[in-house]
Amino acid sequence: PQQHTPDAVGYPAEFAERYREAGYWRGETFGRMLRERALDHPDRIAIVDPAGDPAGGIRRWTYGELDDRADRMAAGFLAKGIRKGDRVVLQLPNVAEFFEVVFALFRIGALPVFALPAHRESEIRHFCAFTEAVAYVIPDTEAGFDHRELASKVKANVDTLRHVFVVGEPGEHTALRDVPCDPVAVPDAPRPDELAFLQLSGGSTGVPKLIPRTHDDYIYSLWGSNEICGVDEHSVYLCALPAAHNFPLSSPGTLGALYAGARVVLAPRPSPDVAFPLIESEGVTITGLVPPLALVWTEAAATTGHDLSSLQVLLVGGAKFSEEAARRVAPALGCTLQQVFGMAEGLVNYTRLDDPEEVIVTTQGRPISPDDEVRVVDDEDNDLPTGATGHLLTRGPYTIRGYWRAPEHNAASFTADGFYRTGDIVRRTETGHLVVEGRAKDQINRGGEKVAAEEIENHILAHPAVHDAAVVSMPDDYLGERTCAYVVLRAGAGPVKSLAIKKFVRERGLAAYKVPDRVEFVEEFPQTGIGKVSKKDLRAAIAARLTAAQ
Ligand code: J2J
Repeated sequence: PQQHTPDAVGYPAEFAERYREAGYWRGETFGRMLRERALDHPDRIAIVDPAGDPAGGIRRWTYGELDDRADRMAAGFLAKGIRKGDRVVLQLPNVAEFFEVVFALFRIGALPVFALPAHRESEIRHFCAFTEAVAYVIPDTEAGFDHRELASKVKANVDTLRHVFVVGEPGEHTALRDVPCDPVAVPDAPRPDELAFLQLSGGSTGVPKLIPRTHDDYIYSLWGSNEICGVDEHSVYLCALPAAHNFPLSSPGTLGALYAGARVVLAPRPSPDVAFPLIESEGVTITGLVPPLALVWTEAAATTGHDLSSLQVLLVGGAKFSEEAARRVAPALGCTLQQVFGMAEGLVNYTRLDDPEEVIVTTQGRPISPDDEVRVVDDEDNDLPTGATGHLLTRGPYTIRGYWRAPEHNAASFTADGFYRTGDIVRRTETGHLVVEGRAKDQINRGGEKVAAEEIENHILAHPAVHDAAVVSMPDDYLGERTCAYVVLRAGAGPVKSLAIKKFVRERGLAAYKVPDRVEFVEEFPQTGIGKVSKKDLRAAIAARLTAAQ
């Protein structure tokens, strides 16, 4: 039976039973799934990593090789004392080792915590400390940044952290390549209803919350996505976005492709100069992008010399894709556009491949599952009629019932009967498709990268000259939104420059995309009727200012 644990809220027994009976939860685990594929078609290519070979060559791992590597890595992790339930913070770029490590952890039941390559000391320290991680897996350097130094600092501060495993040159840490050893029988392998990993929430709070996903529920979202996106064993999925993010991981993503027995091609970067040659040489059939990248690809396709004709489906999601941009995708890239509106907490919506063009370009799709319950409600949780705009609440066979170790947040983020409050403002059409109209959560969506206002405000507030800070979104042609920090200085504080605030935030060690794009100094903040900062007024003020400056 589904377990509630002190760390995670499970699915209530009657729901778990229903999801199993309906055939959504197949009783599979990731570890066994990979084994089955490897037994079925050991010589088929699973992973193509064009940049991962130290000698500069393309690496191609078959299903047999990936399975074998996962076994050996699992044995190595066990030998290092890593056990079922232990947390391991994983921060790898798009390299083949990502999958070797993830499947090794899945096999022993240790939980990967999916950090993004852009995260820095502030975030990593929090993930390691909050999850009491025993290990942290990193590249040596990535995009000019030395992750080993960061790891040394974090290790010195987090008692539980015993291992740092490095892909590449280890420095004072352990080389990942030295970990694997002869396979052993895994004691107490995870059950399908147990946790597989912790995913990060986009977040609207001071620190990102962690999302506990089970084998059963996540695997359902994979094969459910495969059916909707047309992924089968002949597909070739290009992972262009950071592999750890929920979208390229599961919608249908790399894990969906592996579930289907398809091929995964890893792009080190998502830009056309890297991705287009890979599409041509590897015969890529499907990939996923955030809206700003979809715009760049659409433009680059007009003049490219590369043959993109293998591409059948381009998924676009993570942030609102404008209708105007959506209309240009199919003609420019010669493929079907599929909009995807998903969230790491669960619910994923897709436009269907055979939806009319009008639906594909004007909606963000409809849920994967017939058992995804979607409610659109007003501020008092009253259901609204079809066509009305309101808060999106959802419950279903792959949507969490609570964040990991967060009982207070859970009381606010979920209704008493287990609906997740997405914080998205949507409208539902007659056909059941959702249109994203806005956001109630205190978050900026910077071209798909989520910035929690409170997290950045806390960093700014640490500046000695700052009295108060409020971070809001401002419109941007390319990213959709950027961040603007409104700052009130302390009385008597000398003049402070915008740049000094940005530099201060950057030096506190956080992902570059979270550094405010603009800083505005004001004497005081506009207030709402009940004396809270009116972010609505601040957003309007900066938007008006940008328009006036044009
Ligand atoms: C508007 N807003 C969107 C869209 C996500 C697939 C695709 C995306 C994510 C993701 C994901 C949007 N239009 N098409 O996990 O599996 C905003 C919403 C949502 C939040 C979730 C997947 N697609 N969004 O983006 O957990 O505000 O997941 O609640 O990062 O992104 O963010 P995240």
